[in-house]
Amino acid sequence: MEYSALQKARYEYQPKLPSILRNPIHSLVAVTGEATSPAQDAQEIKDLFPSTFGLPKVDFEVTGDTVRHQAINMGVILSGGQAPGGHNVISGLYDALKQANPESNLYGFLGGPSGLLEDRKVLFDDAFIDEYRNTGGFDIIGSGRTKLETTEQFDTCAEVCKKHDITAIVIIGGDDSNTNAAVLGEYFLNKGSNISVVGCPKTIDGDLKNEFIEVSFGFDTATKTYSELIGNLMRDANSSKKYWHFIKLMGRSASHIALECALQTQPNVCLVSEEIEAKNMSLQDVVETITDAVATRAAKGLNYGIALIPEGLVEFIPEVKLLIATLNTLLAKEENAYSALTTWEEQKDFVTSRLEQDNRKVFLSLPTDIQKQLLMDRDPHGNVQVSRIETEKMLISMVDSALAQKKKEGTFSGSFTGLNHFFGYEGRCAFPSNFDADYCYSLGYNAYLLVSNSFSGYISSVGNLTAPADQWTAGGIPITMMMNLEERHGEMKPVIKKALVDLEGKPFKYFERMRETWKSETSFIFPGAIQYYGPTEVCDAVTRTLSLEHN
Ligand code: FBP
Repeated sequence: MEYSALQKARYEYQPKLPSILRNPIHSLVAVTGEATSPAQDAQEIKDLFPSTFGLPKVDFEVTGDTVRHQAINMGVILSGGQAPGGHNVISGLYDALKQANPESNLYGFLGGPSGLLEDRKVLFDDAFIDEYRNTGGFDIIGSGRTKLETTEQFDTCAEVCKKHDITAIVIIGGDDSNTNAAVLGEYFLNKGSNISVVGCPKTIDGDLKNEFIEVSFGFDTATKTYSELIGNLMRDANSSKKYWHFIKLMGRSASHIALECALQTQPNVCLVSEEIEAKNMSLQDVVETITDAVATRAAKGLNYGIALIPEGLVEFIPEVKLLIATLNTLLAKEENAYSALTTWEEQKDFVTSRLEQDNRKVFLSLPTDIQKQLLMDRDPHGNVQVSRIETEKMLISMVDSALAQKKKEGTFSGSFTGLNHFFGYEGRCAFPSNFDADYCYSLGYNAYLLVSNSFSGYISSVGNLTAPADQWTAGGIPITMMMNLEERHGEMKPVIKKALVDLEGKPFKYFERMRETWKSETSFIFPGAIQYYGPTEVCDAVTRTLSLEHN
């Protein structure tokens, strides 16, 4: 096996732990606080989680006694999309477990939650773990999107754990996976089983955060990677002065990634889906926002610029959201008749003749490629796969048409050439930044301490993240405390609330204050590549979002 020089160097990197976790593991005891309760729907959550409702928060402190750790078998699962730092959660978990008792075993279930259901796993040892320390990706054991949510699945999990005498499972995932970790933990407790389940907050999207979780891991590295690329395009635009770059950024629904990249790079336009929904903007309004920026700059002789577009945009434009929902229902209901059609003209007529006037108008306003994308590519649930809609291309084409019209009217005399980009997968498996390497290792180390103390239904929580790592806090938060009830497929379900961009929050407010200047001036910032070695202000800086939210 050949390694890059950076990979070799990263193998040697020792992630930083919070001071409390730097004490010998045999001197750490858990201390619990007051009983907790969710802010909303407390009675309903209590009824659904009789065994794990009201659990206390957990912290650790040092005792003068020696704390013995029994040998245990533990399993770990990676769930959902990749996020930089997943390997470090596992190495932190492994190191804590082996320091506590070298006879303990850590199993990695392969390919996500389905690995547990199908009993496919590996047993980690030092050599195995050492290959993956401080590296990006989830390839150590793979990931998957199977949801652990049915009683049959929970029974299978219990059987697999019993077979291998596994008494603890750590699930590394996003809001849904951590919700399911809580449901599984509750299920085991109700069955009188001794299996503890603890979650770790993962997702580049940054939408798993609240009062108790400052940020999900991966957001830091992914946004720094995208910002480097955006900065490079800014330099190019600044050099050639002839292109507008439209850059779609991953992040599924929430616009945290787009907003953070805007704060890091200061583009001319950044759309924030949550704002567009709140202001009930139409697609034409969105196009007009960008067209206005292009025209404003063109009037100053600046025929170039950068526009950031969040991945989930179309679902937040109320009229497009309605159109998508209508198309989902229509195509599900008339699936056979629709699939018998062979030409695009037939398909288009079929759909437009069945849409009501408003929906038809929106549909017909879209470029043909986008109309086709809305009618193809449905997921197994019959929904259009929104992330595959090429919003960035759609907006270029619509802005182009709007400017052509303005030209005819004599109100635009500049030039416009749009180039489209989509940054998503480029950032999900980057070498974790020092922040993510340290944070993830701490989350894993801390998760071991939670399960070894038999806490179940908790999420591993490391806080005070804007301070240097030695001042970080470490402990556990009961997952039920972060839940509320939401409608899913027509039923009210307990879930961890997804955090969308808060339009009253400091990151958005700062952006709102600055965007007029960023639009007309050229105020680009070039963040450059993530640095792993060098001065702390260069290598350990936190995201702008985290620093604005917490300082
Ligand atoms: P998670 O929510 O599972 O962390 O996934 C994040 C994400 O990268 C989204 O930003 C993106 O929309 C989606 O995964 C892409 O999914 P896939 O990996 O299945 O293409």
